[in-house]
Amino acid sequence: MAKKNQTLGEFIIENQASFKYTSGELSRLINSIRLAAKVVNHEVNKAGLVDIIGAAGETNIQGEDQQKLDVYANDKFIQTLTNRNIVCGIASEEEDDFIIVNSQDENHQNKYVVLIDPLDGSSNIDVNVSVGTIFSVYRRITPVGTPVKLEDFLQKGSEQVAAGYVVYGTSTMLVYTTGDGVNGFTLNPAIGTFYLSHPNMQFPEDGKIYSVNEGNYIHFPIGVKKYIKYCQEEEGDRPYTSRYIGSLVSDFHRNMIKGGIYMYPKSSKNSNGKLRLLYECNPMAFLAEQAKGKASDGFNRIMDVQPTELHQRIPFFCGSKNMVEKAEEFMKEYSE
Ligand code: P6P
Repeated sequence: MAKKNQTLGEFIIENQASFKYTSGELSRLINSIRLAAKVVNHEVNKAGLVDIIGAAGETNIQGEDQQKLDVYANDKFIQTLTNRNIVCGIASEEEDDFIIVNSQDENHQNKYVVLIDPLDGSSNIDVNVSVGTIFSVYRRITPVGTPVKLEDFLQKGSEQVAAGYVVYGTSTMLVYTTGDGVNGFTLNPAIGTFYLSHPNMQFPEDGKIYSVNEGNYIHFPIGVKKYIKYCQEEEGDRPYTSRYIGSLVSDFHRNMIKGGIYMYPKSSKNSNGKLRLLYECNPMAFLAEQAKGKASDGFNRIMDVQPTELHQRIPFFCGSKNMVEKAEEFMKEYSE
């Protein structure tokens, strides 16, 4: 049972036995993500010092090349996962193809693959708005002892063994699940330790916040337009409040605590929406369902979708169960 103020390290050890697969590898994997999160957090927090440390793509006063933060985050997560010799493959939004990890795992004995969006919402960095890292973990399905293959990454979201995010906000939090509920850990930057601050996080069944980029309104399907107008009507506990940060992790995190729905629908501009199935929607869907919420493409459960490409996009409706189901009703009623 999660105890408030427990450290992430203590929590991992205490819950390791309850995880049906673990031989300690998954614990080591979560620990490596913990380390990378602290390293990236340090750099993200410096981003405001551009005049001192130099903007991305330039050299700073030490003559060092200043990496774009999403490239930096990508390198750090890949380096940490590789050096800890835990995974056999990595896929990332920042990498065209998946990475076969054989530097330490030359015999391909490791069992897990990780998919990451290393710095989601990175365009917000320049305006000091919170951003996040999203990760998704599967057991490989091709034979141990052989190089990892694309099919190890193209698994349904329902096959995930772990998923989570780091939100670099007013405080830095690591929120994750291994299939036994969702727990949130807040970083104490003074000592570099994550503490259990949000045990057993759950979406309220209902909410009053809807998150969508209404600038795309005229391009949305009719069902989405009708749902947005439903949210704005004066009736019962409506109108709702519109809150859209432009950072999936932050909008999801707020909605999980307060109740709400996040939508990135398809549109006449983006026929499959904008978000990526494998390293954005599936991990957030796993978290949502573990937190008693729901995640769909407007019609079907996200985690039932069979992926066909590493970077494929999918429309995304995620959050409080009753709100997602209401949006699905409009989508069904007005499906073209
Ligand atoms: P738009 C960030 O680029 C992101 O992937 C999500 O974090 C965010 O919710 C969405 O895209 C914002 O996209 O088109 O509304 O600016």
